Amino acid sequence: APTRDLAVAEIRTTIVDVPTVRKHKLSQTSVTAQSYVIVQVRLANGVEGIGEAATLGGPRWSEESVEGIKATIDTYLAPALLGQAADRFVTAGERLDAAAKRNNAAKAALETALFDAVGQSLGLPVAALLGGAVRTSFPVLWTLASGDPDQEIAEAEGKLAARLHRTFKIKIGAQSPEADLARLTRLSKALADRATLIVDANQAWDETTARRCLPRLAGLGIALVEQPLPAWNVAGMGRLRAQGGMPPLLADECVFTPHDMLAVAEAAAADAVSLKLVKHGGLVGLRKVAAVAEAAGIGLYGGCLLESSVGAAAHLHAFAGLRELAWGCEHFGPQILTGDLVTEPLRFHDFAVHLPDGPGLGVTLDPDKLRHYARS
Ligand code: MUC
Ligand code: MG
Repeated sequence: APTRDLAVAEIRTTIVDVPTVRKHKLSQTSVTAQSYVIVQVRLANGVEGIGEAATLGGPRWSEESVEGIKATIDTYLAPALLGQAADRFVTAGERLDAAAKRNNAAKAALETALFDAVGQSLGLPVAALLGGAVRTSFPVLWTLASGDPDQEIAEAEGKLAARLHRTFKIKIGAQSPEADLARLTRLSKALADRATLIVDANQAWDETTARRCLPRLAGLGIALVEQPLPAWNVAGMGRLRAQGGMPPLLADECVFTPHDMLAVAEAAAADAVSLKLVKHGGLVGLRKVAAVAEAAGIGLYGGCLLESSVGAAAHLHAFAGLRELAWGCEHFGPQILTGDLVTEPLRFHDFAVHLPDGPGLGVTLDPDKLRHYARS
């Protein structure tokens, strides 16, 4: 068994680019490869923990890019943790916040690696360190984002037939609202009797457009609409919800911090919130945002940024201990990559993704794959 010397001895960062099986198109960007920073933290006892910072198309989904994340960790964040006790997660978070403002994806990757290393050292899954798992499997949706409705219907049919996914999130906002409505009408006709459909506009609409189009989405049976308005327009989301005939709204880019969550609750701006490590700065931060949402009666949705099995496993450990995860999760990331970064990828079956067993994150970095996908 490893010794109890949990001091942080070494921190390494690697940028990787993993091609996706098809183009993934959002309102503000389109990707054919997913870029991550993989963090490896070695403790004095020799145990190594891993974490992942995901991005989507450079600094477009949020302000962080893999190049910036790596530089910030190497220059500012890693020195704040070297020599520190890895099991003092709150103290580590304070030191990271003192070393750099925001940079939440970078901090999340580091904190994940601390949790993994401590879990392995103590022989406990990360979920146990966070209070214990309430669930070990999570309903998981698939995102339709090629923009071509024929391809999207065929892709959804394949997922249904394989019993992998029966909820689909459709990315809208890359084209005009009318074109998206025509596309959604086709998808709804083909799939709505057998699947739940939700949409993500990634902030593409203004309030006037949303007021006009949201009731039509409700009419097509769309069960949830994610971030229809720009992140700054929380008051607008509140005004939309106050109007009748609207579908439920999911807050994504407007909620990074617990303070953001409180503002959304005060403005009655969302029915649910998408929880993501890259937004909340780590597992401790994710659970804080979830607690504010719970206190306000706002539902929890297990969000992603197309993580590999490393980042997805970290999310599942954080989601495992939530009392209610009303909207399930969207950790399909490992399935959209042409290859994974771990020896045994997460398991997907029966429309669910399953919490990996074993201490720490329960996934093991594959050094050959890390080398293969590492940016030279
Ligand atoms: C987002 O905005 O939700 C998550 C799933 C997906 O397809 O895109 C991401 C980002
Ligand atoms: Mg979103």
